[in-house]
Amino acid sequence: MPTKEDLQEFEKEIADIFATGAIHAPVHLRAGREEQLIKIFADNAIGPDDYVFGHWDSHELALLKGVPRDEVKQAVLDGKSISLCFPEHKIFCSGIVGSLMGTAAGVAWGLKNQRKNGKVYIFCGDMSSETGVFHEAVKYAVHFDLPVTYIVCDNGLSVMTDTRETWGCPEPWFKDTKFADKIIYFKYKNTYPHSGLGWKIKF
Ligand SMILES: Cc1ncc(C[n+]2csc(CCOP(=O)(O)OP(=O)(O)O)c2C)c(N)n1
Repeated sequence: MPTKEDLQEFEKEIADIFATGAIHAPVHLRAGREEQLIKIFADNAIGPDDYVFGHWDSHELALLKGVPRDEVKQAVLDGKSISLCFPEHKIFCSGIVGSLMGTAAGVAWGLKNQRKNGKVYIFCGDMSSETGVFHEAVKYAVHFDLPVTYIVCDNGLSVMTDTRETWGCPEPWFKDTKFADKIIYFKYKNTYPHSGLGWKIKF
């Protein structure tokens, strides 16, 4: 399993390459949550039978899922940073907010009903966890007890918008509800800008 330093060093290398203008596509760099991600992969023994879903900020997830560093790097250089997909490693990512919430529940439904090994882990941000589609998917997963865990990485922001201020509530909607059974939640501070290096537009 990659170490905290491995993950930090990967993002730093991508940041340096991005700064040269050699990557003709968006990248979303993350730092500050390495220990939490490593712990989640270790505690849940996420392995080859398991599916991982992520979004635009999934470099660390691909490395932790076991995709070789060179393959992740090449995909980012090829402009696929926001939608990293490595089917042979069972990791799929999308740049669209909310797009994989139902997919994760559906794959978990398939695993359960076909009595296959493996579980599903889907990682998202705090604003994504406030979307209707997240709520629907978690509700379905809880009520059918599907083998899926929704992991909410809370950096407090949606691009530059304060998530808690937007929803008028200091806590995520699922706190202290039965839906929290299918959710892992942690806070972190991203030391990179939301996207790119903060020089141009953020989206
Ligand atoms: C449907 C859709 N609307 C808008 C965007 C632009 N967008 C990309 S990331 C993001 C912020 C999402 O916030 P959060 O879920 O908290 O993610 P994080 O801050 O961890 O990146 C937005 C609005 C998008 N990718 N897809």
